[in-house]
Amino acid sequence: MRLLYSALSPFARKVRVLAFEKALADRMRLEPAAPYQDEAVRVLNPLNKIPTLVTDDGEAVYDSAVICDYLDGLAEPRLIPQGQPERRRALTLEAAADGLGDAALLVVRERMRPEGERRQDVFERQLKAIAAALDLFESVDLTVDRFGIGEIAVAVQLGYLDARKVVDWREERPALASWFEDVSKRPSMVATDPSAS
Ligand SMILES: N[C@@H](CCC(=O)N[C@@H](CS)C(=O)NCC(=O)O)C(=O)O
Repeated sequence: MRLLYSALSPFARKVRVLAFEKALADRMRLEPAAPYQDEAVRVLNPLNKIPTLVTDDGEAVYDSAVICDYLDGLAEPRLIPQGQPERRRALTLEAAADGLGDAALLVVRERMRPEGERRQDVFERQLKAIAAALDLFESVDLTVDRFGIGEIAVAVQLGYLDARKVVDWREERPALASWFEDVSKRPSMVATDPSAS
């Protein structure tokens, strides 16, 4: 398998952490891609986004949630619950984390615009989504005993908020901060830490 990725992409990191946790990382060749700079990924993915996975049969798979679902079926332990309501809850937590990531990316891209051209309404709308998602993560009692798809999705997005200095989120969310400190020590998180690459 080949994974088109960048070290800073939180969505690609979600795939890499899940692959690591399932001992599949060695079967996945990492190929750097720069979707904001060129069009190389578009032949595989019409959206020209990373992560994009190419299976051993040459099939292109995207987006990150679909790649994680594919990888989860390849080996134990299952990190996406099979039965309801656990499956629905885990995937909803993943969706909230991915949505926070989409909002954080928009904030980062908006900050790259010349100062006079930055749109205040974009910041307000996206920062509101980020704050509400963080409040949700603080309230859901994340536990270090479980590191499934939902927890992985949350952890990589918190890492992105820190790496890109999007918001200071720890002070009002002590449970989330303490959980993140603990899970950041997992080998899968250390191996994919964007600040280490
Ligand atoms: N929903 C997608 C989001 C992926 C995404 O937004 N990737 C960014 C990099 S972190 C990207 O490739 N952006 C290129 C673009 O928007 O043109 C997923 O989960 O894979």
